[in-house]
Amino acid sequence: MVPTEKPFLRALRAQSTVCPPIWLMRQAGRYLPEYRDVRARAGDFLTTCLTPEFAVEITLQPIRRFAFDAAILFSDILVLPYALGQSVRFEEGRGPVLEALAEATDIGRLDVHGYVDRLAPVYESVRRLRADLSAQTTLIGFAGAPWTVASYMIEGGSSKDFAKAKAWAYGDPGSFQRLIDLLVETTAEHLIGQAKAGAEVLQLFDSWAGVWPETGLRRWCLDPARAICARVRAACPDTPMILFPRGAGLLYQDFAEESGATAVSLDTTVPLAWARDHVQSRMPVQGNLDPIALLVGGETQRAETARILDTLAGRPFVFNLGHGILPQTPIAHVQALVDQVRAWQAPV
Ligand code: 1CP
Repeated sequence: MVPTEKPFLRALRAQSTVCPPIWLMRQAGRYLPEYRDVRARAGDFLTTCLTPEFAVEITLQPIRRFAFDAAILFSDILVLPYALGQSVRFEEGRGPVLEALAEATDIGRLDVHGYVDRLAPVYESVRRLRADLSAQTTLIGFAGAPWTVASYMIEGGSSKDFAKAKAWAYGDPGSFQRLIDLLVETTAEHLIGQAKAGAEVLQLFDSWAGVWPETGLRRWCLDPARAICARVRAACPDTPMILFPRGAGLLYQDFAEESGATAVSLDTTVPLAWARDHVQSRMPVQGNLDPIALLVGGETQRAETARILDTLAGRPFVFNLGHGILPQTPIAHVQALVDQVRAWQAPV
């Protein structure tokens, strides 16, 4: 393996870093005025994601401001259902709206042949970004995990209880498995496409893993994650994979042991000492400041950040939030966070 000086890649390979690398989930977004400016002239959200000129500019905005160790491609997990031919749009103030899959026969209408062509602008953005980023900054590509993406495809948008998607899985596991298998295959291809275009790390977001009991969490989240990691690793053996099984609780340990991922991203609720002893003992971890602590700022933010650093920064670790940054977050709080993490020193 070629030696690297990029701190984020070093941490994912369990090599030492001066201080923990830092990036934030949803670091490109509405809390930045320059993001709101581009969105105002770019048109609808999916067009913004699928126009390399806009996607590249938005990806670079938080890097210019904060010099984060990683840039995450500006795109969305729902570009995949869109590329599979499902109607997807984003409504101001409401979020994503999809033409919901209502029954098993709807799965057969998804276009599993043309989707890679429809995602071509994403790979073009990745190529341009790799050419633009500095030698210190790592480029992350990503996708939604099958369960989380399936939940939007079946619910037709965001959901509070995931009743339709879970009822489908319990009531007709055979056809639900077909949808998950289709998403395993196409998600792996989408990730491999990003890696081949120049993404150096891949993250799989299973934002709604935590709504399942153990049986569902294993079958609909862990098994698909393992299948995706195996496919990506076969095609791109040197590309680290980060899993974010948000809400997996004690099963974070099983994700670390059984998924084949390089690292896991801890959600805000995971106790730090437990994560150190049961997860970080096996692989690098990323996380997990409460986005609300960053919103509040001041001493709350400082103390919560210190608690995370004190417990996890001595071993392979990437500082991040436990979920995405909120649009109302003051920019000064983000800068204070970066300064505190960069000032960290190993205890002597
Ligand atoms: O301009 C706007 O108001 C749109 C807001 C927005 C943004 C900035 C959406 C709509 N998506 C994104 C970008 C995005 N989405 C990124 C870009 C890179 C970055 O992190 O900076 C990433 C990685 C995502 C991933 C994503 N999209 C997830 C997984 C991570 C998470 O936060 O849980 C999910 C669940 C989505 C779906 C989605 N996209 C957008 C909305 C409003 C939603 C629904 C969220 C929900 O149901 O609560």
